[in-house]
Amino acid sequence: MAQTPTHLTPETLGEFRSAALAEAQAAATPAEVEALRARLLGRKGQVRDIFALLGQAAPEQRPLLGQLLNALRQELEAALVAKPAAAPAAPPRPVFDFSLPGRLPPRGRLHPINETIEAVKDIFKRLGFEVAVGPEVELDYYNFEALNIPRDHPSRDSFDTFFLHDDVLLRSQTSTVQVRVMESRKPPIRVIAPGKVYRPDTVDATHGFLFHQLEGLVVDEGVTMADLKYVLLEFARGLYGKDIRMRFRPSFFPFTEPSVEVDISCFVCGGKGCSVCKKAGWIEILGAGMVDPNVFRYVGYDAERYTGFAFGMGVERVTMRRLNLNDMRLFLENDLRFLRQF
Ligand code: 2NM
Repeated sequence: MAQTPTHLTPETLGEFRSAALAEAQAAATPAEVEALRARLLGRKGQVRDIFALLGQAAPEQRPLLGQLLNALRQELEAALVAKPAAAPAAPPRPVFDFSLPGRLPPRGRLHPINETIEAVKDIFKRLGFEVAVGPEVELDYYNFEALNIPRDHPSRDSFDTFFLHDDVLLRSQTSTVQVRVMESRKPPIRVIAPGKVYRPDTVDATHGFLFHQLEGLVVDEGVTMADLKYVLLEFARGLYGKDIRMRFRPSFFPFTEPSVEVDISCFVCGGKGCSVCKKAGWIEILGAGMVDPNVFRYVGYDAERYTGFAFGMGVERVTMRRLNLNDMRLFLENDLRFLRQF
């Protein structure tokens, strides 16, 4: 412990200074630092006692000694305050805590649109169909020409579409895939083609510039409209329930002749009329028809030997009905609050 000098000279003060600073150096814990500060700098501390000796010093030495003492007090204050509180020793940690519960990986799920596509695929697979896919960036030839929609024909207008080059475009229907399938092999053919299509529609609750279609095609010798009716009834019963009835209304598509629009009896009210079927008792679910012989000529099939039927549905429409939604824009917004509801 630093000794308080008995008389005050620069030398005795220097000795005290060295001893006190050494003590401050050595103090290891916050408690030791605090005790040392009280002893050296406190109200009854040693530095005060030394200040009291100033009165006994020779008068001509007092200004110098006073300066030295003030400097020493500041030095000690700094040394004792600056002393960092030693961090408490960290308890030893196990490398891995085997008692912790496992972390569950976040689990994804299918988008409602893809859920619908999977459900429809399942039904058609049971009926002996295979699934085909094709490019979304397509040639004019597959999107229009081979589907019996010649250049400058007015029926192009409703899907005169996103052109990338003169003859390259974003497909406006998945019939392109059926043409590619027919081109690449001979009948018998039973395929469905689900996928994205693009149309220059003004976006609203029931129209989008991008939506999903699911189309099907059957080609063989002796395929008739009775086959079309049987397959579509099986499909509709698989998706909407065993008890639904079906009706066909004449329609037009460039690639089928005759063409029909297909309604089912309302799966909510059974046909009596309700808010879902808008009091009609019937709900339109798809378009279909017998493949136009011109389409067969484009893909090199003998139109005298083969006949076939084709159909197509909008996946958004089927999904909105399934989940009771009224705005298809929700499907593309990627809002997880919407998607997690289902
Ligand atoms: C529909 C309605 C009717 C269709 C036609 C063809 C093809 F390639 F065979 F000509 N594929 N899909 C078709 C027929 C699509 O969608 C409403």
